[in-house]
Amino acid sequence: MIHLYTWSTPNGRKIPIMLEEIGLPYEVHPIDISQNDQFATDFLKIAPNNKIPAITDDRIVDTAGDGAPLAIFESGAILTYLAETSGQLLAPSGAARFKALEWLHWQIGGLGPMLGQLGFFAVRAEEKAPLAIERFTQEAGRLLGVIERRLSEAPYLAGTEYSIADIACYPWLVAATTILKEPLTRSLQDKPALHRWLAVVGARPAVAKGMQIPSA
Ligand SMILES: N[C@@H](CCC(=O)N[C@@H](CS)C(=O)NCC(=O)O)C(=O)O
Repeated sequence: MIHLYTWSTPNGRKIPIMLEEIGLPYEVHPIDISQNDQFATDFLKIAPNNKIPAITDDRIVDTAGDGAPLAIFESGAILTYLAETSGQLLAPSGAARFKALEWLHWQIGGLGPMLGQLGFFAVRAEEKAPLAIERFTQEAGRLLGVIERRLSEAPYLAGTEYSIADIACYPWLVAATTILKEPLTRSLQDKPALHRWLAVVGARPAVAKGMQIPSA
C-alpha cells in the first residue's frame, strides 16, 4: 500500500493524479501546511525538507534506513518512482523518456518555484513589493511562452504521449489560470496550445479526481 502525505496545493495534487492514473491503491494522510503539520516530528522522518508531497511504500523496505518502509519526498522523484514501478506514463528508454524528464525537471526547477513566488508576492503577501511582483510576473510570463511553444509543436510535453511531465505541470497551470490569473492576464492571452492542452488533460477522469484530493 502507498501512503500519500499531501495537501490541496499544486505540488500536492500531482501525486493523487498519478496514483489515480496508474490505479494503485493508496491511503491519504492530509498534512495541513496552514497549521504547520509539515513540521511534525513524524512527518519529518518521511520528508526531511518539511514539504509536501511525500509517500511511503510499505511493499518495499528501505535497506539503507532502519528497516522502515521506503519513504520518498520531492514530487519529481515520486512521479518517477511510481512511473517506473508501475511501468506507466514514462517511456522506458529513448527520446520520449528524456523529453518527459526534461519537462518534468523544467517544472520542478522553473515553473513551480516562479509561480509559487508570484503567488506569494502578488496574492498572499499583505505588504506589496512592486519589484518582486514585476520580476515574478515577467518570469512566469516567459515560462508560459515556453510551454506554449512546446505545446504548439507536440500534443503533450513529452511528444505524442501523455506522461508524468503533463501531470507535474497541470496543477500549476490550473493555478496560473485561476488564483494567478490577475497578474498573468496578458501572458495568458494568445496561448491557444496551452488552453487546448489544459482542456484535454483536465478532461481525464484521473486528473479530475486527483485534483480533489485531499478535499480541503
Ligand atoms: N520541489 C518540491 C516543492 C514542494 C513544495 O514547495 N511544497 C509546498 C506546498 S506546494 C509545501 O509543502 N510548503 C510548506 C512549507 O514551505 O512549509 C516538490 O516538487 O515536491
